Amino acid sequence: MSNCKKFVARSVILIFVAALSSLSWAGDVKGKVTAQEIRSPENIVVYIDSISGKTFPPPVLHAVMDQSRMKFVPHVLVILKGTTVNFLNDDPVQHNVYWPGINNNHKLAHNMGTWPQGIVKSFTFNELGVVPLLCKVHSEMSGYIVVVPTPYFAVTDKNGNYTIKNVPPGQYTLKTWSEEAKPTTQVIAVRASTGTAVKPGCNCSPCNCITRPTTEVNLTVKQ
Ligand SMILES: [Cu+2]
Repeated sequence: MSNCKKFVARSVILIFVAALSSLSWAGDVKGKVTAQEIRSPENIVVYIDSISGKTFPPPVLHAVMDQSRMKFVPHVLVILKGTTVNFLNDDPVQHNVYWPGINNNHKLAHNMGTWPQGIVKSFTFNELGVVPLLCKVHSEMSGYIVVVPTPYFAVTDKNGNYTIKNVPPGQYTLKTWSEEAKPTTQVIAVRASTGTAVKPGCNCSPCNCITRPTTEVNLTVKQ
């Protein structure tokens, strides 16, 4: 084999091993959020705050905020900074979308306009923070877009459970945001898989199956 071919072959192997190790090391951060003095533990955003020296390209796929049955759906949408959101109208009436600011900065207020069923309008969110969505036609409608700095985020289900998938090992700041409760901050450590855990159903001895480490973090939020 020529030196050039050997170099290419080695590079391919190195890239493959690097990709495999980064995949096998990523784990999930999951837990339950207990809400005190607020109506429900649902729709609480749990996310990993900015990681120094790391930037994340926004997804090519657009996120979706629908207006359906006179509600913003989902009520809370969390996105990575730079994500484009498609605003839909699924109702047989006109809806409007506007926000009076982002993180209370009124200079970032924006009115998307008013449009009928079937029309889609898009907006790219390049500012971090909470975007309170309102409709000028129906004052009772409200929703939120929360723009966060990493792709490691989740929204709690109606029981307060959340799962953030594929988090690489490291130490992070885990934050919460809720419509009603005060934000919280907590330092967490996601450990690398040791590879020694035996996977259920594995017949190999010793077991070298890639295990998916789970870091459990339970949180409490208060009004
Ligand atoms: Cu409306």
